[in-house]
Amino acid sequence: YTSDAYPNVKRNPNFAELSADDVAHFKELLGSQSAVIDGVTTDATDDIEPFNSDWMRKYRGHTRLVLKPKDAQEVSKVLKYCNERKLAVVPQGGNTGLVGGSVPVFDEIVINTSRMNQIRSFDAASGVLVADAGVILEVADQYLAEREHLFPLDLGAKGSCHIGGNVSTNAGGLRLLRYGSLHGSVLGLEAVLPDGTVVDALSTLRKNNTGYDLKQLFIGSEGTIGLVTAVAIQCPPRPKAVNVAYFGLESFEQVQQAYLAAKGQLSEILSAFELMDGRSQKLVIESTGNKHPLEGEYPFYCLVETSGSNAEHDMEKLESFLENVMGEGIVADGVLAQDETQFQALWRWREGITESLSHLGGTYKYDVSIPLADLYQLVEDCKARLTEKGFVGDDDSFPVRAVVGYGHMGDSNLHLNVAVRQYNKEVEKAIEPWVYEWIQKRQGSISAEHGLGVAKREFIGYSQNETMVKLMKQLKNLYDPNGIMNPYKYI
Ligand code: FAD
Ligand code: S2G
Ligand code: ZN
Repeated sequence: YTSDAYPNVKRNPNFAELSADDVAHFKELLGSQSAVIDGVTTDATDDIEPFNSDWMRKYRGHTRLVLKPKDAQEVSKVLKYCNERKLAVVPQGGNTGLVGGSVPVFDEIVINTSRMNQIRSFDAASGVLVADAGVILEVADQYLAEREHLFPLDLGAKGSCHIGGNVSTNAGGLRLLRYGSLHGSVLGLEAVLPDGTVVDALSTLRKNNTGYDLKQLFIGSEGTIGLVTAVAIQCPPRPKAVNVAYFGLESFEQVQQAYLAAKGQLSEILSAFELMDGRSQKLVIESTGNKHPLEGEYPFYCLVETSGSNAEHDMEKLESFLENVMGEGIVADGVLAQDETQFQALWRWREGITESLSHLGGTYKYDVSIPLADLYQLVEDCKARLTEKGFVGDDDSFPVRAVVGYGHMGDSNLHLNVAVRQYNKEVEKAIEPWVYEWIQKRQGSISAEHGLGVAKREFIGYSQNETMVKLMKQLKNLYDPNGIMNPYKYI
């Protein structure tokens, strides 16, 4: 076995190969037919394929068995058996992860959370929701909307990602600026360790200072120490008035000024501030054919969202903010959503970028945290480097089709994306490790919100020192001594 994603990664010989007896055992254990996709004793290649390849079609594993347990007790029995048999596993939610963490590298068993999809409880007084890990983010948010509450996370993959996957990647998304990170909003979780131990940390208390806060270890652990089976999360009241403005700017300097003005003038009602460069918006025009909301073309665009309790008050605030930034010459042109349809349409100019990129072939994605003043410089430097190396040009003969930058300005999180006709080792080597060195020089993070997975498995050292990596490995060995949890990834 060698993995096509990483030729120098070899399958761990200590891991057992699946047998017909193992499959019979899992079928017995999980009962229902729909819980086991068996590619060991039957040819289930087609059914298994979607579980073997990631959302970007960049990473492909070779699992022959997909298990879909329905609760923590079943997960406990499955993991205990896998641990004793030294069968490696990959926890998988909605499989929308972008770093190859949710698919096997070799023949690891996929444990998919889609059958753990019950909402357990919601308490209107505290706003705390308790739900199974396999509840789809959008389903959880719709459930909350009917109860005038909001899931404190929103991202383009909401229609497919699971809240267990969101917790396991510590997803950031479009509203972290307002509702904070999952490290703050997750009050408790239930998880299962590879030896079958059920970690019941499903506290719904806002405050609970009784010893180490162990749930935090699972938030962002990417399936490497245990499988999250349920989440308790603090949900804010759903804002009565949400609005959005979309505007064009002539320079990144002005983008920074607009962001400062938004923080100062919109303050408590500001709920998102997103950056999109001109090239990223051109891609959305090309792939959707939609008419761009502004007449002129600008090198930068921003999307500013407000969420509050009083529509007129908020509209007034947003209108005077727009007048101010346009009057000051910070913003060249702008438009305010007048109704729900326009609100959704304006958001699609930001949320549609990932999809538009995926139509170009392959994408090298760099989800990084850098000091705000340097945020866009990385895109300029990357484009200059690839042009100098002859990979970028203005006709289709060049391998690189677009170098774009967009992201969560309010979190100082840039998404640098290099779109290529097809994945190309030469282009990859021109970017990596140069991009990680660039980030390290500015004490940034090589992964702001997507995690490390397999994509950044060799680069953790650019953002974590040796002591930190050693402490992480000690924890990994404590909870997963046989290393069966999501092996061959970053730890
Ligand atoms: P998967 O992809 O199935 O798994 C992700 C990782 O978590 C894997 O390592 C997997 O092993 C592990 N895992 C999954 N479930 C569990 C579990 N129950 N227990 C233990 N480990 C588990 N991400 C952002 O942060 N911000 C964004 O704005 C954003 N926008 C996106 C837009 C699009 C269009 C797409 C396709 C993706 C986007 N993502 C974004 C990335 C992705 O959606 C998130 O990482 C999301 O949290 C993954 O959830 P999932 O259920 O799909 O997890
Ligand atoms: C976003 C999605 C992934 C990407 O759109 O905020 O997190 O890099 C990203 O396109
Ligand atoms: Zn993002």
